[in-house]
Amino acid sequence: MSILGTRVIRTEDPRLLTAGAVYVDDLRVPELDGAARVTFVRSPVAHARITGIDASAALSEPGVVAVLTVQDMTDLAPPPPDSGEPVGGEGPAPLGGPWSEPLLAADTVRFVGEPVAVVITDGRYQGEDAADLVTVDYDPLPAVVGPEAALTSESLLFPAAGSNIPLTSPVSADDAPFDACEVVVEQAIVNQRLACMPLEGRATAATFENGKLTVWHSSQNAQLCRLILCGALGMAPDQIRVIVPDVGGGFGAKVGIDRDGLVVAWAARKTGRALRWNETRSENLVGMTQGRAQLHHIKIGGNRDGKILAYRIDVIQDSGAYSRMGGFLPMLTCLMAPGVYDIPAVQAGYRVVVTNATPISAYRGAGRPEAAATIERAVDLFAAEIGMDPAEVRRRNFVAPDKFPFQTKTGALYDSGQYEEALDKVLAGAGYQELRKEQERRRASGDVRQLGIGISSYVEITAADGAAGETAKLEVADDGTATVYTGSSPHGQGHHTAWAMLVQEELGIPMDKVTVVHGDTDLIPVGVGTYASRSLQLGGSAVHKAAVEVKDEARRQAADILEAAEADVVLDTISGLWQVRGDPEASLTWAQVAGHTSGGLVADVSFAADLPTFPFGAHVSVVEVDTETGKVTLLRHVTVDDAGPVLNPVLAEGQRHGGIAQGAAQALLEEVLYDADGNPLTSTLADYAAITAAELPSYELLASETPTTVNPLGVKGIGEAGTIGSTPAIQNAVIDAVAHLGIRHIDMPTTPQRVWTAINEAQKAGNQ
Ligand code: SMO
Repeated sequence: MSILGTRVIRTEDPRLLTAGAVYVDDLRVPELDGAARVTFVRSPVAHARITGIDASAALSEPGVVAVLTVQDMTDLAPPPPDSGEPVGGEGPAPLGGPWSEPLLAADTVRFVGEPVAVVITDGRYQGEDAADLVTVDYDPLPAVVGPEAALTSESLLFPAAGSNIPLTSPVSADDAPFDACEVVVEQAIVNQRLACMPLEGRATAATFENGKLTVWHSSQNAQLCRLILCGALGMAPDQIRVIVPDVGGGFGAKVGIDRDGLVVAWAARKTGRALRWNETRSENLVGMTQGRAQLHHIKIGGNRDGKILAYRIDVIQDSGAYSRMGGFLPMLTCLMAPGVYDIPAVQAGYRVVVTNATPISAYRGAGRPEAAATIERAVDLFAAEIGMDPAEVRRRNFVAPDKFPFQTKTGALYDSGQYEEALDKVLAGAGYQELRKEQERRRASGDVRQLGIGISSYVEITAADGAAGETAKLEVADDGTATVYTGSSPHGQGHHTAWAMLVQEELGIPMDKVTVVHGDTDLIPVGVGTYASRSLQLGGSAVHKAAVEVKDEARRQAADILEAAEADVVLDTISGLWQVRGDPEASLTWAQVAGHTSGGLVADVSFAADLPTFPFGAHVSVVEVDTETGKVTLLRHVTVDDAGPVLNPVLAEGQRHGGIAQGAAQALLEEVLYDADGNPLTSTLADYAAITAAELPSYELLASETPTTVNPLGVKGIGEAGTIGSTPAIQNAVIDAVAHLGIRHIDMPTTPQRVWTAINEAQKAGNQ
C-alpha cells in the first residue's frame, strides 16, 4: 500500500488556518525587539536627473534615526562589471557595465518607484511622514514608454551605452521557407506587462551584531539571497545568515533578494540598528519586478491541407529600466517557440530593450507562457486562414509520440510527450462537437451572447537548470522521528506535506513523525530553491535519495543488532519495523536502529538531473461574449496537464487551479499600464484588475501521467503548467466567439473595451 498518489491533506494548513502564518512582518524574535522601521523615498518621475537631496526637514522630525542616500554607501564597492556568469541557476547575472543598476539612485532615476533614499525611524508611521519631508530635486528627462519607443527614441536611459538595446539575438530574415507555402499569415501579438501580485509583498528584516549579518527575507531561496548579499555587501558567506519564514506567494518575483532588500540589510550594518521593512501594496505595484512585457511579430506559413511548414517569431523584450535577467526570458521564449509542433523551419530571435518602467523578471512561467501564447494564436490564425478546425490543424502538426526524445529546431530536447492523446482527451471531456453545434445555433440565431471555444496544446520546459540540482539532509533520531532539511524553500506549494510523504513511503516512518525544515542558511548552507517548476523533480528526488541512503545504513545497523545477514533484513514500510525474513518475532523499531548508532542515522545528499523535463497538456476554454458590451464570461475550463506521476493530487490540483487563475487573469483582465510620461496608471488594486473567484468557474481537471526517465520519481513540474496552458485557450476562445464577424485577433487582456472595439470595427468594415 503506497501513500504516493493519494489525496493527503496538506499538513501545513491547520497552522495556517488557525494560528496563521508567520511572515517576515509577523516575526517576534528577540533579535528584532525594538527594531527601527525603514521607509523608502521613491522616485515620483519616470526619468530625471537628480540635482539635489535635502533631508534636513526630515531629520528634525520626531523618531527619525537617519536618512540615507547613495552618498552614504561609501562602504560598498562599485557594481562589478558584467561577468555573464549565472546567478544561482535562474539565468544570467544582471547586466553590468554602462547598464548596471545601483542600490539607491545616484544621479538619475529611471522608473517611478525607484528607490532614492531610505528614512529610518523608531516607528512605522513616523517613517511615512518623514519620507514626505525629504526634498529631492528632479530635472525631468524625456521618458521612454513601451518597447517600440525604446527602439527609436532619441532619449537614452544609459547615454554611455549609446542605445536602449542591451542585448540582441537577431531573427533570421530568410523568407525562402515562407515563399514555399500556399498560405502565410503575419501578426503583431502583445504579451502584456503583468504585476506578480503575491498576497504578501516584499519584506525584509535585518540585524548586524558581532560582525554577523542576519537577514529575514520573504524569498523563494535563502541560499541565493545569501550569495547576492555577499556580492553586494562584500561579505563572506559565514558572516551572513538568511532566514526565510513563511512566504505568502512569490511567483518568480521573490527569487533571491532585490535592491530594496539589499538596502535594508546594508542599512542595518551601517546604523547598527535592527531594521524592519514591509512594503505597502502601492509600493509593491511599482517596486516589485513585473512579468511578461513582450511584443512579438510572427509569421506562420503552410499548405491548405493543414500542414505548417514555417514559423518565425521576433521578440522584443521590454526589460523595464534595468535588465535584471538579461536575455534570459526571451531566450526561453525562443527556445520554446515551436511548442508541440513538428515544424520544418523555425526562426526565432529577440531584442531586449530598456524603458522607463519597473524592471521585468520571472513571473510564473518566465518566458515560456509567452512562447505558448503566441504559437497557439499563430496556429489559430493559420487555421482560420485555411478554414480548417483548429483542433484538426493541431493534430496534423503534433510531434508524433514515436519521435521522442525529440530535438526541436530551436534546440530543445523534449523527453516524452503524448500531445494528440492529451488533445483528444480534453476535447472529449469538454464535449467539443456539442459545443461547436451550440455555437452554430447561437450564430444562426444572432444571439447577443455568442459562444467561443478555445484550444491550446502546450509543452513547457521545467527544471531548465536541473544540473544545478537540489539538496536534502535526512536524519532519523533515536526516538524514531525524522527531520528533513531541504534546500527547496516553499512559498505555498506544500513541500512539508510532499517531503513527509516521500519519507513515509520509503522508510515507513509515519508523516506525523517527520519534520521538514527549510529556509535557514545556518541549518541548510547549500540549496537552490523553488522556481522553474523544479521542486519535486529535484528537491523531492533529493529527499528520496536521502531516504534510500538512510535505509541502506539502517539495514546494516539492523543486521548487526539482529545478528542476521544484511540480505535477510527487510523493512516493512507499513509497520515501520525492521525484520528478519522468515522470523516475524525478530523485529526492531526505527528508534532502536537509530539508537544503535553513535551519531544517529543521517544522509546528506544532493540530486542533480542531467536534463530538463517537458510537461505538456491541452486546455479547452469555453466563453460567452456579450456582443453588445464586449463583456467576456469564462463558462468552463477543461484541462489535461501531464507532469508525470502525481505524488499528491491535492497539491497538484492546487497548482493547476492557481495556475489557471493566473493565466485567465492575463487573458481577460490584468495589465500594467503607463501614461505617455511613464507614470504608472495601475499602482493600486482599484486600478489593477487582479482576478478574483467571481470571474472564474470551477475547473474540470482530467488526469494524464506520462513519466520521465530523468529522475527516480519519474516526475515533471506542475507549478507553471496551468498558466501556460490556460492563457492561449482563453484568448483563443474569446476570438473564436466573434470570428464569424470577421475578427482574427484581439490582444490580451480581452477587456470589454477591447472586445467591443473589435466588434464595432468589424461591423463598420462590413458595412462599407
Ligand atoms: S517564474 Mo519562476 O519562480 O521560475
